[in-house]
Amino acid sequence: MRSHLVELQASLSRLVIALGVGALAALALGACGDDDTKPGSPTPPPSESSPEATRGSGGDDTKPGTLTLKATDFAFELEGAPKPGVVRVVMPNEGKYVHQAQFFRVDGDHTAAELIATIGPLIRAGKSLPGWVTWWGGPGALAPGETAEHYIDFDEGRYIVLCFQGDPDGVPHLQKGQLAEVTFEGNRSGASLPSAKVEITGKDDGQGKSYAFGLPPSIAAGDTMVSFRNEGTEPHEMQLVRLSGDLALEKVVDVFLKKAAPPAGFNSGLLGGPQVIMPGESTRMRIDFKPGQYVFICPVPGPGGVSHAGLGMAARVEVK
Ligand SMILES: [Cu+2]
Repeated sequence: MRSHLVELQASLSRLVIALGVGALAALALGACGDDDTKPGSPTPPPSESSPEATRGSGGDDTKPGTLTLKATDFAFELEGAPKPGVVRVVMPNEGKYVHQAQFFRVDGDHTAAELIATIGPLIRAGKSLPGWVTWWGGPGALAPGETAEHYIDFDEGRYIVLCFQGDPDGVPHLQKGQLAEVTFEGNRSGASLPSAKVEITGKDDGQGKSYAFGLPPSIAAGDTMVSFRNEGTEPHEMQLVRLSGDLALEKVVDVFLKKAAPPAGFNSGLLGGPQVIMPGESTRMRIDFKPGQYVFICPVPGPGGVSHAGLGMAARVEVK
């Protein structure tokens, strides 16, 4: 483990050099806030002004700034330095493997290596993370060639982004250098979370026994803004999979629980989806739904390390 930590620190140092100190300083996943999810059109925020206009003091402060998180094998390349508040996070997967980006807000001066060493055993056991680290969402497992677009409300502060995916050799990408640090500094922008056409909630019974998504019975095809709100008592996520064949829900759950290998073509249906957010938080993602079968799944381990996905937090929905 020690050598891993040394490697991580080395790769983080390289990253700092590559990005410059300013960009690295902060990865603040802001609280997703207690926005109101308003039904309405999936129209994205107004875009008359250039992204530059949202930086600094001038310009249209009601438009979210953009943070681009290019995923490659095996690194993140960051671009953009938006203010705290609602940020448009765009992640193109330009690698050959599936990648994800889970944001954690990290208080104090804890390093990425310290974060990784601390949270691994706690996540696997379904235990709470220490007070200095907070789950803050981000794009989920995303197939090569796909681009994810999320809207996340970041508080001012420092955030660390990790890819936990392990293809092709089972070694988590974060151990190969796929991690990044972002700091959001200054006054919050005036941007709000975009209104959502489809609203999805994550729920649990607070006893660690039963979990569920609140989902519409079907979804209309098309370019759609989706909200995901954690209405439960535990951290939840909403990974999205477009099925290429008629795969039973149980089989999809088995893949996520690592009880079965992904069937042919499965990984190309991985469309991301909000990564883990805390109870009470809400976030957005934009998805171009095509007609067919989609699965929404939360593989997060609950108390005792039992995945929510195996206790009801998985659903198959038809897009028409
Ligand atoms: Cu969950």
